[in-house]
Amino acid sequence: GVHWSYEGQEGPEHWGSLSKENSACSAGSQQSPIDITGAIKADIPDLATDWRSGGTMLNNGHTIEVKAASGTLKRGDKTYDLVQYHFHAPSEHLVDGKNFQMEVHFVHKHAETGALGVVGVFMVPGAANSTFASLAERFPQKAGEEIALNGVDPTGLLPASLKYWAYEGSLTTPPCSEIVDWMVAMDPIEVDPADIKRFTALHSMNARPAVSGNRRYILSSI
Ligand code: BO1
Ligand code: ZN
Repeated sequence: GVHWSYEGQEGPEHWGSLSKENSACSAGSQQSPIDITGAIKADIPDLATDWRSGGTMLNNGHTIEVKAASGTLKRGDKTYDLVQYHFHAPSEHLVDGKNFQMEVHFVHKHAETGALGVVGVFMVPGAANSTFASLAERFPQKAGEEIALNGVDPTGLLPASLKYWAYEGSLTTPPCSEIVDWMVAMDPIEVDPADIKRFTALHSMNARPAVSGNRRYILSSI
């Protein structure tokens, strides 16, 4: 893909015109992130994760991304494979117009259709989260730097309850492809503010501004 960023001439309002392959960023009608508001209670399936320790952690210049060793997400009769997880600061999704200090995205792929299922979890300052702390103390400092991760299980980044909002949207970065089943956890996790600082020292603003919901339904599991 062509070079892009979060501000200036290659910032979000220009993504759609940077390259033909990014046209969905400006022309799409089901873009992400959105402000989550006015959700409709619906009988949507429970989520069940089966994730494993390990993988590699990369500073890709836009975020810190962990390429997952393995893992699955089950949503009703659909099974997705965990591919990677990464972080945004501040959060990309809003809830009733309000953002959070960070958001983690667990990116899964549906093997048969190629659709992505991304689970978003908000992160707020509070008690330390030992999983985030063990990532933060080893964040690769330079773009392009990648390290092996041993013994870090992303399950430690999930809230106790996986009640969630669901809607159909897109990648929040170029090429903004509209292929994502979004599942955003209602409950945030608490992390040490010092660990948030370790992230924002590297990526201080890597959130796409929220876009219009365009009359999309947002479903809520409770
Ligand atoms: S996000 O969760 O909406 N911020 C997001 C943004 C970009 C990607 C994934 C999630 N990129 C995609 C690539 C695919 C790749 C997939 C999994 O990530 O476009 O080529 O397979 O790494
Ligand atoms: Zn993301």
